[in-house]
Amino acid sequence: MKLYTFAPAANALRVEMFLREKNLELEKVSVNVREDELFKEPFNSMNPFNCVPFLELNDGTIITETISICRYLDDQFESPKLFGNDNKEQAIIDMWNRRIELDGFLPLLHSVRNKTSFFKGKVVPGTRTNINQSPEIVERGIEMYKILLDRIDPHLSKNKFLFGDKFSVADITGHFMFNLSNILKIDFEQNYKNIYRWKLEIESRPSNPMANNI
Ligand SMILES: N[C@@H](CCC(=O)N[C@@H](CS)C(=O)NCC(=O)O)C(=O)O
Repeated sequence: MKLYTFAPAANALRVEMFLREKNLELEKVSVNVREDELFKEPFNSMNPFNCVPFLELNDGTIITETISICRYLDDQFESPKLFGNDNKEQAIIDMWNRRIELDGFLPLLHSVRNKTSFFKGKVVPGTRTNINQSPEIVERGIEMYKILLDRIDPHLSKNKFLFGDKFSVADITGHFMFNLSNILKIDFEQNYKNIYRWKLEIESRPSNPMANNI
């Protein structure tokens, strides 16, 4: 199987961190997102959503979506199981991952895409359009993120990671939510001490691709 990726891209790095946590090495093909290679063949036909990462299986099947790729790899390869070991663990980890991705990562991703000039003409991932950047979307993303922080800080006062003592894919999603929060320069260290402790905990892991300057 082959992973189509681009080292600086956030979602590509999510899969990279996941691979490192699982001690997996995959054959990789770098697709230069910044030079619009995703809109050229063969990549455009392989993934009409024009985004990295995507995974090509040996039978030619293409799997897109970061979490779907990680879930497939978790099922295919042994421990550690970052999506949980049994049905109950899987449901709880999925719940946390969805909370972080839907209420934090995605709102902040849209804030960043609507704020930084780098994303002009690219406000929707995998598109080149003339949709305007919107300051309202920037603000709304940050408001949604703060609601999430209010909700998860008490949980993290009692739990090392989102799923108790076990590091999971939900923590990887959290790590990349914080990277977006850093880009937006959102300072939460004082108000959310438990979340800040969790953030540092994830950052210090050897699998952190940012720590190794990728
Ligand atoms: N929903 C997709 C989103 C993937 C995505 O947004 N990838 C970005 C890089 S982080 C991309 O390839 N963007 C290409 C572009 O906007 O031109 C996933 O979860 O994998």
